[in-house]
Amino acid sequence: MRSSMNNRIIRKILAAAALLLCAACAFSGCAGQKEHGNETPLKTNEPGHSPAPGQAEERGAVVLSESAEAYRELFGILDVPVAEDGKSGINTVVELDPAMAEEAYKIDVDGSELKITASGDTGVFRAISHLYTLFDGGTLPDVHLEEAPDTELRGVIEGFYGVAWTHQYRLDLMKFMGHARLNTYIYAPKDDEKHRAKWRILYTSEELAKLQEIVDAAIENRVKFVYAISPGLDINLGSKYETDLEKLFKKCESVYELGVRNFALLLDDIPTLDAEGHAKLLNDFQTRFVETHEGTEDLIAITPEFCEAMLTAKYTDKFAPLLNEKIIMMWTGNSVIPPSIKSNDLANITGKFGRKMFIWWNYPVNDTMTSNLFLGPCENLGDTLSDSIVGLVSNPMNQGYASMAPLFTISEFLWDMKGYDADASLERAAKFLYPGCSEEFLVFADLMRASSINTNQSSLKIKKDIRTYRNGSADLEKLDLLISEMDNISASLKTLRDKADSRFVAEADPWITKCEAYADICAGLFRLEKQAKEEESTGASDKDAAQKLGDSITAAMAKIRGNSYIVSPDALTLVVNKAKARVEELLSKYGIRVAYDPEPITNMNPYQDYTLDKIIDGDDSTYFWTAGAFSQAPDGKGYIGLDLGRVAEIKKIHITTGLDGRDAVITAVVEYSTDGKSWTKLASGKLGDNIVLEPEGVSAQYVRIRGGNSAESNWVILRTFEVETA
Ligand code: LTM
Repeated sequence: MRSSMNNRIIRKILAAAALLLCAACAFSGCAGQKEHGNETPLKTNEPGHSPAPGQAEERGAVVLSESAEAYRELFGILDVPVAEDGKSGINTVVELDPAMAEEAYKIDVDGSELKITASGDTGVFRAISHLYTLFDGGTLPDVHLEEAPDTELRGVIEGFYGVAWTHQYRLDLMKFMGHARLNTYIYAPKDDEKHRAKWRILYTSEELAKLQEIVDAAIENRVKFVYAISPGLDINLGSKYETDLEKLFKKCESVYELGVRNFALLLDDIPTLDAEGHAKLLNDFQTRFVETHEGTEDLIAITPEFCEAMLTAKYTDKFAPLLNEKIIMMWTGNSVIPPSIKSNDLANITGKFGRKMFIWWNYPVNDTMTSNLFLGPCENLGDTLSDSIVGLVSNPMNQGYASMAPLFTISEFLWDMKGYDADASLERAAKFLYPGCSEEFLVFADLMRASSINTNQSSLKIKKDIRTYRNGSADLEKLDLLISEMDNISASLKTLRDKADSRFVAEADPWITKCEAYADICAGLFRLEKQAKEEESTGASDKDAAQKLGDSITAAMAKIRGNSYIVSPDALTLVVNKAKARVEELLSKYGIRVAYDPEPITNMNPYQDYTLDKIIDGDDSTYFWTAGAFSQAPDGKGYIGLDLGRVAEIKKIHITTGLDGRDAVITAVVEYSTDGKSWTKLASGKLGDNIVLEPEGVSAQYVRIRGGNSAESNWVILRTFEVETA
């Protein structure tokens, strides 16, 4: 069950903190402190504010008529230039229509006249946000549109495990949300101790000052700042309940003072299932805090049973009837990370709670799938969902800037479920966020689109052609097409690196690097195939050209040794997986023998930057650290090993695991294979943390270690994996 896994994540993250800090202070017992390398959410030494992606784009100016003058500030906040007196620009009028809903607006552009109609400030703000994306260079096309959101609460929950977003990112996010017409931000970083593990501790004045900046940015961008707190791990629901409740109120009071008027109590991923205790806690918060603090809106909450798969009679069926009817309840769907959410899926829970649910959508979150970067648009949410929900917040990736494109599309879905078109929306997101390289971003996003919400489909632009190659029917024309597609990927990624926001590029770097190398490997291979085909008909044999292509392929492979991040799983990866053998076959006709370096292999996600390459870097103090136990691999069978590139006689295997007694593989199986499919056991049991095996008469291409006991919940540290061949 995910929640127990997440509890282990917490344990591990705390262990990570202890381990790293202890490494710095010679293991002197300082466990439980904040993790090294983890941006403490409210740090002071952040770089200065820089513009959110998209701001660099040229916009035409507006000339404000008297009716629009009152909204001058809003144009400024949303980066729409206002022309000085006498300068040219589109003449803008604002008309108020009190009958319109708060966020609704009309935009009418007729030649040189722009009219915005709304009921007040918020509607005008949303209209200007929309305007921003309508600008085509300096001009606004003629449009007549009328918009109102399909659901009330739309936004983001910073609710993931792992490295929390930085202060600067949060400020940029508020601005982005203003532009994207998202109106709710829930502050709930799981690994911020003061949000969860040490919720009783009050913020320092420095931290409050940082929070104030975010709250102010939220207010400026018409975003509700929801302060969430997770006291559920250890709040006393018994004799010391009142004392703890006072502490909870005191903490929330300090945030209320900053202007926060929205609060959430999050009880997800906790071990206690105390239906009565939890209902009392939430009800007390609603009546004794929310209703006694002026301007505060109804409490938002989530319980430990937050999806259909978790429901039990002993908890939810007891809890739901006790709950104050005003409290807004969050819900993730049929499962923690559901592939889809449709109106019908919510019937059962809506019945139990007697209210519409607030969706906590676990997309594009990647905290337990750290090998992935999910850049695909919002998909697979039913277009009648608005009938059954009060809103939806997306739980994004630790990579905040990279999350913005999916978030942009989620917002468009929430504004117009029936009219939503995922691809068109992603294109608009690309234009908005990646000005000057939007096409290039889309090339990358296509390779990074696979996720559970689209049945793991990626590479839609190239998949058909790749399939033709893989089934052996690519003729010369098709090979030319494939080569140009691969060259286009390489060129696009280069442009993306040069022109996209550098913070996005830094976050996406390991995935961009892998796509670049994969495109280069495939381009080299397709060129070799083409040469072989041409030489077949002409009888020519250009060994030098073949050698050069072989060299380019091995050079590209060397760039991603140990890069286990997932890209284009259903297209480029399938070609690359077979590339070594095929290149060897093609080059052998020229008498060229390729020397491949052993390649680390795994099906496990890395924890932060403890990446797979560390097992082959020749340094026994660096390590690959799995973000989960072997049993938590996709098929329950986690492994780490080496692909030697070709079948060879194995002389010696040397594996070191664990660090100072932590996270060694306890019960292991070491096995080998010639084809990567059928495996033969070499050793098993408690092999220790320094495994040396000297097999006799064993030939293999693949050697790996995997867990020998599925009950073991430890993450794995693997420092070195070496194989000596004859
Ligand atoms: O989804 C919920 C309600 N809680 C946690 C999140 O904090 C976490 O980010 C996601 C994805 O791993 N899973 C959870 O169980």
